[in-house]
Amino acid sequence: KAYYDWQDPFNLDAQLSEEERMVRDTARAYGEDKLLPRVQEAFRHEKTDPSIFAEMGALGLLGPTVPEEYGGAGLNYVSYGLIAREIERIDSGYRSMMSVQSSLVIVPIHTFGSEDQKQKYLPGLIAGTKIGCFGLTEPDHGSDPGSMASRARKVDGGYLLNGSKTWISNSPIADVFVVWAKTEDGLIRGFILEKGWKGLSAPAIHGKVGLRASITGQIVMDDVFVPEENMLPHVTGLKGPFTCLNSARFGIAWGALGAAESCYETARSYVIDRKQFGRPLAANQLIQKKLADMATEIALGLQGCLRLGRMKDEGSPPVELTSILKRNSCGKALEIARNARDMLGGNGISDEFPVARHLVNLEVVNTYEGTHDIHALILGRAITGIAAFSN
Ligand code: TGC
Ligand code: FAD
Repeated sequence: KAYYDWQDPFNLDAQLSEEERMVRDTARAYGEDKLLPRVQEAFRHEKTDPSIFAEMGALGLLGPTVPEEYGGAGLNYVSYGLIAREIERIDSGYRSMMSVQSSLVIVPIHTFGSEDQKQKYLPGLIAGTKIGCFGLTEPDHGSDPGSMASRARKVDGGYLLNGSKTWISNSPIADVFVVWAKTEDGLIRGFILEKGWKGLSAPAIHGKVGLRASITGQIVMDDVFVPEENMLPHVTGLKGPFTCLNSARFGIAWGALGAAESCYETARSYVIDRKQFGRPLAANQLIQKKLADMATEIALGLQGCLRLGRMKDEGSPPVELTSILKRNSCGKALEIARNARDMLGGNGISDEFPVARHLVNLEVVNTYEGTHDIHALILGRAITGIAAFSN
C-alpha cells in the first residue's frame, strides 16, 4: 500500500523545484528560529519589532520576485507563496508586515515607478532597512476604494495631498508611504511620500483584538507637498492599487493555509496526547472527522495555490482566480482554527497554544484585501456578467 503522508497527502513537496524547496526551508527555519520565540510577547503586548524587516531582507524574503538589478532575489511567484505560507504558519501579523512591504510597496514602485524612483526606493525596501506602507482604505471608503475622498491638487512643482487613510499596516513605523488619491480630473494616482514631510502623520491604532504583532495606523495628510517626481508615472485608475492587491491576495491565499496547518498540527498532537474517558481524544469518531476535514481543505487549497502560482509564473491568469483562492483559503482557515480551538478545550483559550491567536488573526485576514463577501461578488460578476456592488 502506498504511504499516506498526513502532512502532505498530495506530495506538494515533489511538485516544487529544488530552488523552491530551498526558499521554503529558509523561510521555515527563519520563522521557527527567529519569529516563534518572539510571537507570544509581541501579541500579548501589541509590540511590533521593526528589526524584523531587516532580518527578512537579509534572507531575500522581501520583494523576492523583483529582479536582482534592484536588489531582489528574482524568484518566481510560487516561491513568494511559499514564503507567505511559512511566515504565516507562525503568525499572520508577520506575514502582513512582509506582504505589505513586498506586494503593496515594492510591487507598485517596481511596476509603475520611474527609473529614478526604482533606484531611489527599491534597494532599501528590499533590504528591509526602509519600511513601507500602502494607503488605500479610508474611514468612509473600505470595500469601495473607487469613491475615495483623498485629493491631490496640482501646484507649482508637484501636488498638495489632503485626506486620511485608515487601517494601514506598518504606517506608524513607515519610512515610505505609497498613497492613492484623486487628482482634479478625478483620476486615481499613486504617490510616494516620505516620513517627516510637513503635514504628514501616521498615528497608531491601538486595541486590535487580532493581528496584534503587526502595527496598524492611520495616514493623515494635511496639505502635504509631494514633488512631481514622486507621483507614479505609469498608471492611472484603480488598476494601480488592484495590481498590487492581485499579488498580495495571492500571498494571503498561501499564507492563510500556513496558519491553518499550524492549527491542524497542534490539534492533531493534542488529541493524540490528551485522554478523556480512559482513551485518547483522537480515538473518537467526531474528533477524527474534524481532522479529516482539516486535512482535506488544506491539501486541496494548497494544490489550488500551487496551480495559480504556476499560472502566474507562465503569464497573466484571470484575476478572479485570485479571488477564488483568497476567499477559500481565508474562509477554510478560519473554520479550521475554530475547530482546532474547540478540540483543545479550555487549553484552546490559552496563548500557550497558537490556535486562538491564529483564530483572531484570521478574522482580520478574512476581512482585509477584500472581504470574503466582496470576493464572492467579484466572482458573481464574472459568473453572471452583473455587478452586484454598483448601481
Ligand atoms: P471595477 O470597475 O471592477 O474596476 C475598476 C478598474 O480597475 C481594474 N481592475 C483591476 N485591475 C487589476 N487587477 C484587478 N484585480 C482589478 N480589478 C479591477 C478594472 O479593469 C477597471 O479598469 P478600467 O481601466 O476599466 O477603469 O471597480 P469597482 O470600483 O467596481 O470595484 C469593486 C471591487 C469590489 C471589485 C473593488 O473595489 C474591490 O476589490 N474592493 C475591495 C477593496 C480592497 O481589497 N481593499 C484592500 C485595501 S489594502 C489592504 O487591505 C491591505 S492589508 C495587507 C496586509 O496587512 O497584509
Ligand atoms: P466595509 O467596506 O464597510 O464592509 C463592512 C461589511 O459590509 C463587510 O462584511 C463587507 O463584506 C460588507 N459589504 C461591503 N460592501 C458590500 C456590498 N456591496 N454588498 C454586500 N456586502 C458588502 N487597508 C489599506 O489600504 N492598507 C493596509 O495596509 C490595510 N491594512 C489593514 C490591516 C488591518 C488590521 C485591518 C483590519 C484592515 C486593513 N486594511 C488596510 C483595510 C481593509 O482592507 C478594509 O478593512 C477592508 O477592505 C474592508 O473595508 P471596511 O473595513 O471599510 O469594511
